[in-house]
Amino acid sequence: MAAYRAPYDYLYKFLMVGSIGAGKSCLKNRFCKGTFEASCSTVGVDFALKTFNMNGETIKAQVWDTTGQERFGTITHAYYRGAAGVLLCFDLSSEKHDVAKWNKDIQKHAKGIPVILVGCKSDLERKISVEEIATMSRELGFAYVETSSKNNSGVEEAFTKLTEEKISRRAAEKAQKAAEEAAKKAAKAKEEEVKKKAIADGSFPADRTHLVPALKAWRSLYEGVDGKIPADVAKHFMDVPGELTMEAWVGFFVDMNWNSDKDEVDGRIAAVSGMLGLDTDV
Ligand SMILES: Nc1nc2c(ncn2[C@@H]2O[C@H](COP(=O)(O)OP(=O)(O)O)[C@@H](O)[C@H]2O)c(=O)[nH]1
Ligand SMILES: [Mg+2]
Repeated sequence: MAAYRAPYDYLYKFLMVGSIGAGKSCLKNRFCKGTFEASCSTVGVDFALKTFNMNGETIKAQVWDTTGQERFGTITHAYYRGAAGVLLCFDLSSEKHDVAKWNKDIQKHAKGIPVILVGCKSDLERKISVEEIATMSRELGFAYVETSSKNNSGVEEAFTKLTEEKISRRAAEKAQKAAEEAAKKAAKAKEEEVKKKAIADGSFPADRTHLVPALKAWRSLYEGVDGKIPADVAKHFMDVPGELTMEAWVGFFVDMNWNSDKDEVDGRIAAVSGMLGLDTDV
């Protein structure tokens, strides 16, 4: 049977955010449906889909549009859930814009998410200067695209840029995760080496010196049972059948107590001596 293969490589939820009348719904419709309707009011929660190719990968964009709740100055937290990126839209033909306010909303609900700044209605007379937008884009750290849903200009570019941003983040996140894993592995290997050395020659690091007398007590427990930790006691500690060798016994002790403080270690030794029927003064 052929393995199931999704018809896309990545599904990204993109959000349209911005004040009422900015041009969000028209931009979404232009991108997803290829149409422009002067009145494209939205009823109910709404999203549209568009599949496109990028650097050899098939991206399925799920473009979510607000349904008028932006009228109240904020969008619900749920709207942001699982989002891969935001198109922060404003109207180029209006003197006023609320980009800072909407960015606050975005950062409150989805801190650090990829955002692209979109100046809508570029076919109309511009009321916000290029300089002001450049400053805003630089200060926010968001790339900027101008669109006209009416003339179909810049529309693909807006979504492509946002997708690029998401993809580059994805690669960076993956690289960082790999680096963290490698560092963790290296730290663990180093710790194992230090432990091994400590067992072999007693060279415990300064913050582990309380293990030295405890280790002596642990060895003496072993000697107290004539070099044989009975199988029934051994199975409490290690998943090994039969009796424990001194080497395994000591190795296990160091492993178990490496990050414990003195009281904890003493408590364990007392418990084990009881189990072995020995009276060991730690
Ligand atoms: N000329 C022009 N008008 C636009 C454009 N995009 C949207 N509009 C108009 O601006 C108004 C608000 O657009 P809409 O997409 O509903 O804004 P929303 O509230 O942000 O979803 C509508 O009357 C649209 O016809 C555009 O690119 N050019
Ligand atoms: Mg709308």
